[in-house]
Amino acid sequence: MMEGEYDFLKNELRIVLIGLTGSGKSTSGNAILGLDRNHGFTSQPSARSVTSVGCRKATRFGRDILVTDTHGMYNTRLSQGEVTKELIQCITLSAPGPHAFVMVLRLKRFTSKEQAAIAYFRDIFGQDMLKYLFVLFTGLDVLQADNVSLDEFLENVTGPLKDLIRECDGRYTAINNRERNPGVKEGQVKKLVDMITSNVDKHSGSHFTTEMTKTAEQEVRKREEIIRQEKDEEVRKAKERIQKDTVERYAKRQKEMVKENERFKVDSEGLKEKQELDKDELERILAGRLAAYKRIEEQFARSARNQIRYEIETDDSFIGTVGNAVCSVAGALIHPFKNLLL
Ligand SMILES: Nc1nc2c(ncn2[C@@H]2O[C@H](COP(=O)(O)OP(=O)(O)OP(=O)(O)O)[C@@H](O)[C@H]2O)c(=O)[nH]1
Ligand SMILES: [Mg+2]
Repeated sequence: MMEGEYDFLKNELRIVLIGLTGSGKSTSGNAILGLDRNHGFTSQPSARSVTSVGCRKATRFGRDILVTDTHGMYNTRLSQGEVTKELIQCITLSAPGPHAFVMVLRLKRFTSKEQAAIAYFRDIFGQDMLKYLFVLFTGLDVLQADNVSLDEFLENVTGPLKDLIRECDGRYTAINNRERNPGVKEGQVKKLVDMITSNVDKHSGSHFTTEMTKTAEQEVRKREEIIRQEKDEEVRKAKERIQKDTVERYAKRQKEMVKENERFKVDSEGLKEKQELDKDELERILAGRLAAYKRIEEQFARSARNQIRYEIETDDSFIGTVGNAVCSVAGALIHPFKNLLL
């Protein structure tokens, strides 16, 4: 197992969408990823929650973006077990930790339910999650129809929404998912992604973590080790090829250098300089082998992670294993959202 975080995880921007049913999470997730309904999250105009928890990935604005969509945590008809399952899925899909919790709010709708949803996440993830909290207002078209800008609208809001905006330290923006001009829509998405990126920079490049996200990552790594055993032969062969290739290149270059140096024998000063240069080059060949090993590890880990994320979406027994580990460090933190709404 490789120590530390993989490069592909460092380069990834992980976003978790939270918010009540119908607020526009799935539609916004697709906008963020630049995916249409066929390739992205399913979204339907319905009061019934349609999406199950899942993640999608795309490369946007030069970054790998992973969006985790949630839905059932705000569904009062779900059992505590189902709510916990979704929470575990959400934590594990975005392991080793999300870079942003994006609270999706439909403009002009902010009720005690939305307030309870934020309180729920803050209770579970702790006060620190607020540092990674963003508000994405959907339905900008509704304001545009009234000829009101987002800031003008927010100037006049009071109470809990005002508090939320303050808690987010200005990390809010709006999107019109009905926007027909792709350039305009792209601009709205980019604003959110830029905001997330600069917030990550502010936190020295690190994502959000808690004991729960760390435990989830450990469980993912354990699963990765099992997949590795299945693929061990493949990884070993790839490394063997690199080793053989390096040895050949090294020997060939060494032979060439001996020949080249023969020609410099006359000048002893020149010979010294030449030999030092040669040593560097041979070292570079060896270092190249290590870099190639690392690439193989990264490649393996990336494809294992894709497989594991798929298992988290579909395999109840794996979710159960991770769930037990995560709940054991969460203690009483994981409780049913239901009660907050009643
Ligand atoms: N007018 C308008 N409608 C929007 C906007 N964003 C989303 N919608 C619509 O709102 C409805 C619900 O959107 P979804 O993305 O499915 O909402 P959701 O939050 O994923 O809902 P659940 O999966 O049930 O939790 C859909 O009909 C969307 O087309 C927007 O910016 N403006
Ligand atoms: Mg949805």
